[in-house]
Order: sequence, then C-alpha cells, then structure tokens
Amino acid sequence: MKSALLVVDVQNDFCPGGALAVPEGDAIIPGINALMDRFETVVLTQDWHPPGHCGFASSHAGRTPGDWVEMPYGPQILWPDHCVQETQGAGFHSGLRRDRVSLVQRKGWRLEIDSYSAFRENDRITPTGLEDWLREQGIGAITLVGLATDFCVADSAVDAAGLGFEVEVILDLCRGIDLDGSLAASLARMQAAGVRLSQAR
Ligand code: VGL
Ligand code: ZN
Repeated sequence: MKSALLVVDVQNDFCPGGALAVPEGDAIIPGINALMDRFETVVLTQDWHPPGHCGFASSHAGRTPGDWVEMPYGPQILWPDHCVQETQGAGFHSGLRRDRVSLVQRKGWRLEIDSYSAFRENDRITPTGLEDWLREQGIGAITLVGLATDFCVADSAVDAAGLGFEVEVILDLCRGIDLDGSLAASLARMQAAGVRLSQAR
C-alpha cells in the first residue's frame, strides 16, 4: 500500500515568536526533514485565513482568544489572528524542507468556516479536496506529524481514519497547544478512531 507523509501547519505563526506559538513548535523540524526521505509523497498543510476570519477573536465584538462562540455549524474556540493569507506568519518555517513536497493543501480560507482538519472543514461537511487527491495517487496509508497535536493534527488523523486510510501519528514529531486538557483528550480521540500513535525515537 502506498503511504503519504502529511506535515501539518509547520508555519511561522505556530512556532516560537509567532502569533499562536506552540511551545517547542520548531523543535520537530529536523526530525520531519529527515522523515521526508522515507516517503515518495509528501503533503504540507497550510493554515490560510482571510483577514476578518470567523475563527479570530478580533472578528467578534467583546471576545478574547480562548472564548467559545456558537457558529452556525456549532461551537468554535476563538484564536488570536494567525496565518493571515500572504503574511510572514502564514509562511512555512524557513527550516522546513521544501524540495520533497508534492502538494500544499491550504485550509481555513473560507471567511465563515474554520478548518482544523486537512480533510473536512469545521462544519464537518465541506471537503478540502485532499481525500480525492490522495486516492487519485493510489495512497492508502498516511503518517502525520506537525502542529498542533491536539487540534489540526488530531482532527486530520481522526478524519483520515474515518475515511478508511491506515493512519499513524508520530507523537514526538508533533507539539500541542494543550488548552484545558485538550492534549490528553486528543490522544484518546485518536486512539478511539483507530489511529496508531508512535514515536520516531
Ligand atoms: C490550529 C488553531 C487554529 C492548528 C490552526 O494548526 O492546530 N489551531 N488554527
Ligand atoms: Zn487557524
């Protein structure tokens, strides 16, 4: 079975100094770069929000990051402005290899729907197109690494497993945000979905 490496959101805003910095977010980059040589197909995801995006606290009067709001599609956490299209923060970390990349899958570009998963947006309906692309490439197994373990990595892994892919997450090549126990909860969610949790070393 053909495998793909899915590198989730290794962007400046999720690394130290960024707008939504994940602790040690940049520490995983050398390991991810080394792993790329083991896969013919490497996909990068890129969180790519328009200014005024619905997932930003600044788009909701009187709200601050960490607040929950009710969106038409359900509850949604609000974040600081991050990964705004065409900004430096939305760019990939300069240390991340680009030579082996087959596809860049952007997500979260709709003003009214946030998207953590690389497969389906937060309304849980709208597809990103990645599933079809992977199937057209004959890929049946996916290995995930990147940021953040408890949001975009976990949601992507759970969706991939639900779509019938064989899924592995290499935990020491991910880092989490851990908001109110979200890290432990995400590990349980991934395990329940049949995702294999492993370690690079
Ligand atoms: C992410 C929160 C908001 C992530 C993206 O990459 O995990 N988290 N947007
Ligand atoms: Zn985002």
